[in-house]
Amino acid sequence: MRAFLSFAVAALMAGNAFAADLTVRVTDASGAPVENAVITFTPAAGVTTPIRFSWPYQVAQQNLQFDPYILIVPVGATVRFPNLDRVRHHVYSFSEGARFELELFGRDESRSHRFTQAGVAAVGCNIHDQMQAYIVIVDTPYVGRTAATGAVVIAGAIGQGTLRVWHPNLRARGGAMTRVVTLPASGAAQEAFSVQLRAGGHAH
Ligand SMILES: [Cu+2]
Repeated sequence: MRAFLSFAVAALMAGNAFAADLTVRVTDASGAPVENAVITFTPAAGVTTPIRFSWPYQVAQQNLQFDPYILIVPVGATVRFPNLDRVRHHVYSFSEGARFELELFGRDESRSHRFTQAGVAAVGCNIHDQMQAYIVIVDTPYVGRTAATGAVVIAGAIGQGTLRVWHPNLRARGGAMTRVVTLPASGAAQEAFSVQLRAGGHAH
């Protein structure tokens, strides 16, 4: 009995280790890979565990640019905005549910803002028009950003839920498209989105 139980536990653990890795590929109308698309999977059963990511919740200003261009944070996160430039910046967002304004602040100074709703904050600088960044505020741990290959792997997503693709230049309401999917409890899953992008946009 004991031998059987430890076998069962080992099998469960092995199953867990290989639990669904979801690969999502995003291409544009011409079939070219789309970088900087944010993919989220929201389980129909909901998310009860606290959401934490390993990267810093920070958008720095350096060389008259925001870094990173796209930051993903959980709802409730406080994001820091350190200024590493010699000049002053005046960082703001007019996005619904994520409005904020950090008045002129100088080198080595930092301000912060807490984001309390899921959504996207389009971030700009009042002084430098070319500065642009996006903060994607999510209420699911299953999230990732596509690389230059147009692909992203999201670990541990299983069961029924909503798959969503967002991109700053996506031609759709709210810049996003959604699809209901049922992901297997183990093994690899693949999904693909073909999206229409607005011409121009940011160089990233
Ligand atoms: Cu600026």
